[in-house]
Amino acid sequence: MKSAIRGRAPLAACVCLLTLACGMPASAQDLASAPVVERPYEGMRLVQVMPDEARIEAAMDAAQTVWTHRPGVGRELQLVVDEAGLARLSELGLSPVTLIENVQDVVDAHLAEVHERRAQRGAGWYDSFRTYSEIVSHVEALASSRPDLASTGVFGSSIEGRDLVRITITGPDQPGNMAEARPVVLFNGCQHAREWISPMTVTYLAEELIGQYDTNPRVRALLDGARVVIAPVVNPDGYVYTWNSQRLWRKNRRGGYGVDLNRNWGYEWGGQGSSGFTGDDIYRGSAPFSEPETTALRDLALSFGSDLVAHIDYHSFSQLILWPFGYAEGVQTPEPDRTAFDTLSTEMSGVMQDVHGAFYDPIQSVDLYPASGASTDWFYGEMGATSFTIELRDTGFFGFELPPEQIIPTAEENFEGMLHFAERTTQLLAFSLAAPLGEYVQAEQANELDVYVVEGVGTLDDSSVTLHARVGASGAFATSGATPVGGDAFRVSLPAAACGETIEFFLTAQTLAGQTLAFPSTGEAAPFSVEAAQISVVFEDDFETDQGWSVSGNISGTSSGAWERAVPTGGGDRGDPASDFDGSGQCFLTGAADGNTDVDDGTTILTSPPMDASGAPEARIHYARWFSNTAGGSPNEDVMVVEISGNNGGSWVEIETVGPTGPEAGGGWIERTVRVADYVTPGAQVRVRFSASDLGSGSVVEAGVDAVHMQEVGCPEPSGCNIADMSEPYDVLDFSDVVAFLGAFAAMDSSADLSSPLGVFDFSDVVAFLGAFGSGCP
Ligand code: 0X9
Ligand code: ZN
Repeated sequence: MKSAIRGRAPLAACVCLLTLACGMPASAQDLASAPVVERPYEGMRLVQVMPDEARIEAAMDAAQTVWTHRPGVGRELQLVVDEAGLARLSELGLSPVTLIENVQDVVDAHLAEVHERRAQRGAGWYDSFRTYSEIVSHVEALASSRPDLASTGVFGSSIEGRDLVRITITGPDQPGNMAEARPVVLFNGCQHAREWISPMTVTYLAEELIGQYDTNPRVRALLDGARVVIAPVVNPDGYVYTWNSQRLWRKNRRGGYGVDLNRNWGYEWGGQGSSGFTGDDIYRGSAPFSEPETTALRDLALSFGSDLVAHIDYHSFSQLILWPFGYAEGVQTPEPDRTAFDTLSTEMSGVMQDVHGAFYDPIQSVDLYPASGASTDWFYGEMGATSFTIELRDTGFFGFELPPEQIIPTAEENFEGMLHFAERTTQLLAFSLAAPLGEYVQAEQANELDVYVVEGVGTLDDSSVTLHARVGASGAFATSGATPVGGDAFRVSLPAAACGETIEFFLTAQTLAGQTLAFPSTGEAAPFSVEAAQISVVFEDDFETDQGWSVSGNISGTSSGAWERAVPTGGGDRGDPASDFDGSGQCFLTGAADGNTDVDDGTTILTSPPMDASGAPEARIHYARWFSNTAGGSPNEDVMVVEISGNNGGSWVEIETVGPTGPEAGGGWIERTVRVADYVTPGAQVRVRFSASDLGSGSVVEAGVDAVHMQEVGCPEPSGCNIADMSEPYDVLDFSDVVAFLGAFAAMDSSADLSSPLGVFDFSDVVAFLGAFGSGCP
């Protein structure tokens, strides 16, 4: 195969239906609600063929644009073709199968949805795709909201004169740690115009880094040790063109024919997988860095010199993490980089899959297809940076026409992947907690806590991981060691504390070179803090045994997606969880077999056995739940309702409705903890139930429940030697007890209601108090 993506640039002629828009300058056309005025894909089909080696080139040449992102022998090839192209494929004997009759219809439907969601009242910024000028304004607003952390700048200008904008994010200068001296990680979006999820995702990265600096110790540590530079739209002309003219345009706007910016980089420019024909989608340009957009991004990178250590170029679609080299078949990436890239991309893939279950395949870019002049090869080959290309969602069902509901889930999983990537490439060591820190730990006993200490650019001295802890909010921190428990995990033991007391702590670790890092990085100035309490388990279920849950509803059989206790087997490719939440193996799922076992045409209800909360006025119920209805033909029409009953199922009170839209309706295990008394009286027969419905037609509804437990949290009321010993010091009857009684009596508090008739505060209560007071403590 000579070139993997061939295909001509999508069509030329401008059918200006809105004459007004055609007459306006480019910037004025970048309107929030400007419709795409051309309909270049009218009558074109998306077809699938399975060519052999001999016919693959000819098949791609027959296409207007190649849709598949993993073309190759023995793989399905998806092509957008007109009538002539279709005839050519038949002529080649390839029996094309039509997937979409009229590509324009799909483009129109997507745009209609995009514009509808943009116009919705209360729509959030990430609820739909945003134009170039909206993205620029948004990052500028982000920077001005936190001038201590972020600033924007213009690093160049496009062929049509649009600004190439970057936002730089880093923590404030510190003595001995000036921002200017920190290593740089560069992220860019939108080299390819039609890949709309890319600028949305990288803008989200900027927003979350800024937003989490104050609260997430990992983000703070990262930004105090690195500069993150994000260029959200490096091909603004092409991007504006996809909004206003041709939705599936890929290149920049050079000469009207366009140059593929990701074939224009100057490392091994001009070789395989690029084209010298201006009309091709992979036209490489007249020379390396012939385009102002690539030149500007290159110069921005060069301006950081050897401080530039890492880079990611965000594209779509296919869900891939691609590492260099990729410029020619059989190209070798030298060790130790090859192994390092392989390891890092595999780790990122795992971290990302944990967020919503979406799998990103970590592979060498050449194994996708050879492509020369791509950015990642230049960043690695020329600058020595760790540089990846990420192909964002999805795997091809919607392709470039990704539904707006998937923006947030895509961005969320990539935030986690990015964080891991940036930590690994800029931090000496990076810490994270194995599980989120709860509010409470068990009183009167030591509590174990697992932390990960990941090596970034430093090497960990394994024996150096240390816990610094104290009980209370003042005094010295006592140190204790950590036990390695496999992989990057270490276990520390928090000191025992009495009920109601606060435990403060932080960790430190050292590199072999002797540098000390703290977690949180603020160390003792702002340590972690938890409260000791009596936590008693009322009910606990990891679903490894049958504890008496029942399944009801109006659908029957697990093949229609009725709740079923099992180990997930679906592999996570239809919105279903790839694994359970707590790692025990089993959980409840809506149809556990692989394939079409989502909820169909009704509601399936999973009801817990009764849980006895009668002695637990502060009981809290915890559960992990999964809900996805973003797959299938008509996504985002269904919900899962979670309810609680205080009377054994006699009546129900809603806790929450998950879906039909929003980030939590797109899969991913989400934990919830609720206080029973906020909904029902904590009695002897509290139940919860989960009702997953498929009421809309054609949506794929997948739900899961795991790790259900009920706990009582609190500190016992201190009690004295008798009913009159109402106040500290206990076991001594003194004037403070008299004061406490009189106060409670006046306030008609039950603690002063010492004698019948109960509920009445009268002289008999005073007599009872005085009697007990007079008899003294033993
Ligand atoms: O072809 C590209 O430029 C990238 N894919 S996309 O579909 N977004 O256009 C991938 C480039 C990865 N690099 C190599 N395969 N060498
Ligand atoms: Zn791309």
